[in-house]
Amino acid sequence: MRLTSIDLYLIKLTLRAPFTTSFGTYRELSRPFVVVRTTDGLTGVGEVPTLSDPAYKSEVDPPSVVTSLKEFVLPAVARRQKEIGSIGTIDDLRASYAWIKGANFAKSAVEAALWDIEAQRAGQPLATFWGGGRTSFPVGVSIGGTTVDDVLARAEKAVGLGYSRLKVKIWPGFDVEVATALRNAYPDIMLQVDANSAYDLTTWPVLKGLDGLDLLLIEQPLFDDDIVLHSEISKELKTPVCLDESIHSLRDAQAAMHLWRANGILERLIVNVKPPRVSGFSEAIEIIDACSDHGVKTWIGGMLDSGWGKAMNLQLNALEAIDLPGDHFSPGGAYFERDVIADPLLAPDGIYTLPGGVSACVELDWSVFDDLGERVFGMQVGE
Ligand code: OSB
Ligand code: MG
Repeated sequence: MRLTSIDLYLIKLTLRAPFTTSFGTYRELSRPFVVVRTTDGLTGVGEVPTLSDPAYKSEVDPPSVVTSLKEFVLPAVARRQKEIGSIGTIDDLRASYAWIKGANFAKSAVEAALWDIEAQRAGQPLATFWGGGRTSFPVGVSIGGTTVDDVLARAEKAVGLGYSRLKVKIWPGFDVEVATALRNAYPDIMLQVDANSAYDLTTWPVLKGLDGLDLLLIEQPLFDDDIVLHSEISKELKTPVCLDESIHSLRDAQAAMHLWRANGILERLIVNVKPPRVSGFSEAIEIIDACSDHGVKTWIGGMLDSGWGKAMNLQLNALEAIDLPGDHFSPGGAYFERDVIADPLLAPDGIYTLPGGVSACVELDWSVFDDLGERVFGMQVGE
């Protein structure tokens, strides 16, 4: 594959309902989109699902992502083409920027754009390209509310739409009570909680109060960069611990499996796979397969992605090795007032059915790039 240009846009997206986590409330998000064009006339797009600041974890904010792309990742890709006359395969693309430490979110959008191009060239859905056999699967809803009543109202909407899996954001002072209220309201629902690293070694024992609620998992209770201490507290919790923030790579997932196995509790480890957090779909698939080989359950997490990012993640959900429902949308449907895709991604009765088509199998609405976007960087990629 040979590229002609790479452009970077920032698109301003407004959430239909504020989303609150342990680290803050988001209303509006500025999102980098990488647009790649090839010599054979194809256009590939990758979203970076940034948040407004590095509160979830480092390098997730737009200034960091834009700097990494402009200064290092995109020039490295262009240099590769200059040196050997083409980008080569997606593995070659990854090799071109492997020397750059970190910048996973930034790298992931370049990889996504190239997957988009490869799938278009093959005339296949990404799901087929990735070897996924499922065409239909359950999806869940993530609830970021501020009070028990707010959470219950959002849950009622989601359950009313047929969703069978709920994830609720918790933090110290807003945990056992809200989870108990949800469990009482919905005795049979698949229920999980996400702390986004809000607890420490003094405050985490309150989470033992969740053990009687038959939760699917407790997500990232401790520090965003920690695996070891999570494996220690998992010994004292009956509910499985799920890692999100602290998994950046296959190596991280292997380290986690090593620790949980050493503690004799491997069945209580779950991994949230977010392709952008692990630098892209290639690494995500490696993690899913490695976890599956060891009986460790996985699911595809969201980042309040636009319809484009969600559509790509839904394609990945076709992999049979994925065990649990992924994050789909807010209870009301698409996260944003105006989204970058033409038609909403509907999941009637909480089941998403892949639509068929090519690549992400949804249509981008390019007028959103003009109306809400700004081109912040562009480069020609020479021979
Ligand atoms: O930890 O999963 C998370 C949103 C922003 C930052 C972190 C997280 C989330 C979500 C969103 O839970 C879920 C979704 O995109 O549907
Ligand atoms: Mg999470």
